[in-house]
Amino acid sequence: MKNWLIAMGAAVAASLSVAKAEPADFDRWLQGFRAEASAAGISESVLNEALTGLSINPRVYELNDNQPEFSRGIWDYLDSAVSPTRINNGKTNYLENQRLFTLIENAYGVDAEIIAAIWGLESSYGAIMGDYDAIQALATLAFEGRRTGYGRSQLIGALKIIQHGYASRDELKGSWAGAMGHTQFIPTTYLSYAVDHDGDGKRDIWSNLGDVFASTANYLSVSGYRANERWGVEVKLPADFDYALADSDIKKAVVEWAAGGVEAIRGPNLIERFDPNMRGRLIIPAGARGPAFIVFDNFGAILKYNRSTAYALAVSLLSEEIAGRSGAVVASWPRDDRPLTLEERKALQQALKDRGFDPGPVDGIIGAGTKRALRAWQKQAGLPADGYASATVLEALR
Ligand SMILES: [Ca+2]
Repeated sequence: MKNWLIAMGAAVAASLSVAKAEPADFDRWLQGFRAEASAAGISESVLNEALTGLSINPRVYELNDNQPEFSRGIWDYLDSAVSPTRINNGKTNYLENQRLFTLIENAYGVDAEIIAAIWGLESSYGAIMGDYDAIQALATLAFEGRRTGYGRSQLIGALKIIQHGYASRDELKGSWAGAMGHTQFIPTTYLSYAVDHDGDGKRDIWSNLGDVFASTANYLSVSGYRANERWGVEVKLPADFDYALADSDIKKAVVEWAAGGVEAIRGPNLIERFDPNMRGRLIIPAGARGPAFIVFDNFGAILKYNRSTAYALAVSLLSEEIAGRSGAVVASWPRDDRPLTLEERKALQQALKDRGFDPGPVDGIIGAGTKRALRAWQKQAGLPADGYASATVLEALR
């Protein structure tokens, strides 16, 4: 939904300083946008209703311009995302809506506890949905700054929602970035996946929980979620584990992971717990010193909702708790380490380059190329080759 909100720390673009916009510039822009929207099939009456007298929202302007300098460790994010309060509220809200959840779980083949966990993370179970006028917020993003393309397409999406009669102009409330309702759908996601569960003609993701849960389940189902396949499990790795296997491109059957000495960190063995032929990836979100997980296609479906490993892990762990299982991570996170700032990520890439390992462009984005170079250096240095960029690794490189 809001990929770049959470992923921002991982792939930070250079910070732009945006010049103060003049109201006249916005009005001129709006005229041009009206022509574009009209060409996209939006009627004159909807354009008049939605855009007449529209102004920039200065707060959205400011938030859009703001880039956090430091990224948090995944453990800090998980501490607040899967806090005792969110777990308890999740259990309460789940029980209160159990009949509806069961109905929707059966209809869409998506585990109810996953829907509930997404609800909990996106809006704290409906408590914080955002009160920005989505049309104004999206127009502000579309006008100027670093998300103009996103803003334009989502603004046209929002106008289509009004035109179809799925929701009224005034009902389109959301976050400053235009994510709306209990599970924070952006307009284009809403248009493609929102569902009218109760059949009243509205896809009401703001106040009808049936529509909310069905829309979320529908989106997950279309993204490949399958009931009872589970998201994954925390595992322990053998002492001589080859960390090159913790790669987003490497998928293996459960039975193969088990044969390589990978086991569930608690409870039944992998092959007793899952279909031995089910394929999964191994992830180490904080490198070799942190916890490891095998994740399956359902985890991938959650990632389509929000392309952040931290987010998908938070949903998964919270869902365990809501379902009455333990979502506690057994291994410890490397809390003494910390993720790198943009400048430090560039310094790491430069250091790799200086030592003859090619990380690709020195842009501060830790992609596949940088990870590969880092692994090659780690291997040569006799360190666990996890390709995980952290303050400790940068220090060692220097
Ligand atoms: Ca409805």
